Amino acid sequence: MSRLVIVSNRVQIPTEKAPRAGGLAVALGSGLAPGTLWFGWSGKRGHNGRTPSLHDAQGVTYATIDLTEKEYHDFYVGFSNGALWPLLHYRLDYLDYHRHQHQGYCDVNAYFAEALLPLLKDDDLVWVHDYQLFLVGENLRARGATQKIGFFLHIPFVPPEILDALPCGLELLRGLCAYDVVGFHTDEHRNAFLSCVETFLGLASADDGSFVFEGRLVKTVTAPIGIDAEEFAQTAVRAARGAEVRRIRESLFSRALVIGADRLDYSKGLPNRFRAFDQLLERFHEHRGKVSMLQVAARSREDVDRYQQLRRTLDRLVGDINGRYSEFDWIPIRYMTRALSRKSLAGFYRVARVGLVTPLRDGMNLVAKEYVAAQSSADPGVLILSRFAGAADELKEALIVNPYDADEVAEAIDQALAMDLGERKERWQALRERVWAGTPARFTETFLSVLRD
Ligand code: GDG
Repeated sequence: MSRLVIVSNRVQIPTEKAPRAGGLAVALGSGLAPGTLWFGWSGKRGHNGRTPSLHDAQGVTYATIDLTEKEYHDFYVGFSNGALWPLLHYRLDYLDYHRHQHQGYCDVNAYFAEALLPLLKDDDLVWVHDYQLFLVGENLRARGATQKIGFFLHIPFVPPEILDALPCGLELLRGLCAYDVVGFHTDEHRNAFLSCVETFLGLASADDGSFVFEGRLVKTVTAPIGIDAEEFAQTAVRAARGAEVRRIRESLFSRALVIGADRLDYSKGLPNRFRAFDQLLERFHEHRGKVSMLQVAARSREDVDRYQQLRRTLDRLVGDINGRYSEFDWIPIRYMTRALSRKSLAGFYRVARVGLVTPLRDGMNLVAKEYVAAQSSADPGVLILSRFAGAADELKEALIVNPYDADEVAEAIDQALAMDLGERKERWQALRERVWAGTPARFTETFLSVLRD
């Protein structure tokens, strides 16, 4: 068996206190066989030398490198999160491109490849993750790497008309073609990539989504990421017996709870979601005083201006809505920008009658799957899901909405709150099957089986 080498922007070494933090680490979870090497940025900024530090934890070797302050700002804050993230979420109005930041991105991708190369063995399978590292494969190849190298994109890919707006779009596209396999959560993202390959490189793809670039075969694969649903369900059951769930129940006085949990990010559609809740209270008076929304919006990427602006917008919007509808003993929206513990989150999902997951664009969205996993079979809640989340491809029995239409989302919340137990159970059973089937192991196996071939 070949050794697996995972390359991702951030590497978080698990400790006793924090066993597995971070979306990617949780998602890959059980997929990590003993002996795996995980390479990436330590999260530290400074000049601590350019050779990787090695740590062994739970059978996995973690190799981390540091970034300088300038690299952090140009590569990570600037190009990755100020240009690529908005572009790949269809937000050209937020695209903030600077040539020097793009250069920083190229330099850091080269630095990743240079630092990783001496650690590689001949028959390693190398798996690079996400938009910060588009060019690592190309850089490894240029330095003589002959291993199989795959890439997985956790966020959407965009059609040619959108990619075209990025001055270095073609360069990134060519970079992706240096991989043996390029993976996406959904066919839509994969087809957008193939459409860019055809438009900009003039290369047609075969029926299986492969094409030949500069004499090499490049395969594509659709591999939807999943969660360890059983583990999450058990966490929710345990949490439901704990003090925090008791406190939230007591605070609700039998009112229904609508829950949202997202990183504080403009892709998640939080202003639209609050406006939809506003519409619910405006149009359906019977819910006033009878339903509470809890929005957990853990602060994220605070060094990027757009995220600070979003936070101010949300502060105002929540204040406005709460000011208009609150009673002295009821507030419509409970809003927190601190992260909850995973356990409390699981418990709160279980209490919530409605899970409101309405991103404007999302690669997959794991919250949707976690909400399903946390429900009780006897009295399950209803998932409302944006059709622009990758998860909508699989979770068809949710109430699927267009998040740009506040009226439609308000009507879906009303429908969810009124839904009888029979229909809730029926929808949830179908969703449950899908969520339980999509294990992290299935995700890694789907991708790696194509890379291994
Ligand atoms: C990217 C793509 C894709 C949220 N608030 C708290 C908290 N969370 C956890 C959730 C979930 C994770 O963070 C968020 O994952 P998502 O998938 O929803 O979104 P992104 O962070 O944008 O992830 C996305 C994913 O990569 C994987 O490929 O699905 O489309 O954008 O697990 O539960 N966790 C805790 N406290 C919180 O307050 N502990």
